[in-house]
Amino acid sequence: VYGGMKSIPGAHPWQASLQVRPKGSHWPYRHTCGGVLIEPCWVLTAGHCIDKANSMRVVLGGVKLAKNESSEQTVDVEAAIVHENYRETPSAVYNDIALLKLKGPDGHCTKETKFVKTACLPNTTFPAGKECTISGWGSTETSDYGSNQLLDAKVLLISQQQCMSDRVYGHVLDDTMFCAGYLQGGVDSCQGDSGGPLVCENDEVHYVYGLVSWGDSCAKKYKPGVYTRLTKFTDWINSHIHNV
Ligand code: 4AZ
Repeated sequence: VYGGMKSIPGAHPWQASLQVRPKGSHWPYRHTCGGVLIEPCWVLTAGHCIDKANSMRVVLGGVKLAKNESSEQTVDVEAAIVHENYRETPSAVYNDIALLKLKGPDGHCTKETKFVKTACLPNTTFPAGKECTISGWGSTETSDYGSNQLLDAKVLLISQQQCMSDRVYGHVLDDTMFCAGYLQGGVDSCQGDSGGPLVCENDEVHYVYGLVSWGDSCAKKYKPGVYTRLTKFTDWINSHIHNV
């Protein structure tokens, strides 16, 4: 996160760190993407975060990557379901969403604590100008390698019309995506934040409204972050969560 602040422990209890290592190896796991806990056994992440060559695990409830915190819960990934229309082109990433089924006995993959909670899926759209929150361990203004500490920042939802204008992203943007941030730059998600949450609050309920997906670099003028628009995927999510 560019232009962010250190997160207070427990402020983003749905935030996951998706970690990978080569299958069958004994290398340490390394953080690769963010994710969002939406059910005790299910994490949402970006489609472009899934790499079938690697073993994947998810760490929830922590703020420092390089530290074992007593609040953490570490869970192996049993299966990854990438959207059937996930597609990457040189200019955009489409249907950038995947579900991770966590390992654990019948529905008890994670346990709810002060530091680990599910986020709600959105049931309505939010207006342009709405202030929402992004979080992650991705690149920052001072480190391309990302942050050891979970960071968060406030971003504003940007209208589709504005984000599809020529000086922003033009018509590579479709209605399964939205933009958020600031057209003047400075505050943005970045590499390593992918798959993590953009959360909007309404009546004290936190809705995961977007997943960090792509952008032209990070925090650049006229190039806000692009997020997977979760209102377009609630049927897809529910069908997998309730039928697998
Ligand atoms: C990336 O490379 C990436 N500024 C993620 C988010 C953004 C740009 C790039 C948004 O994963």
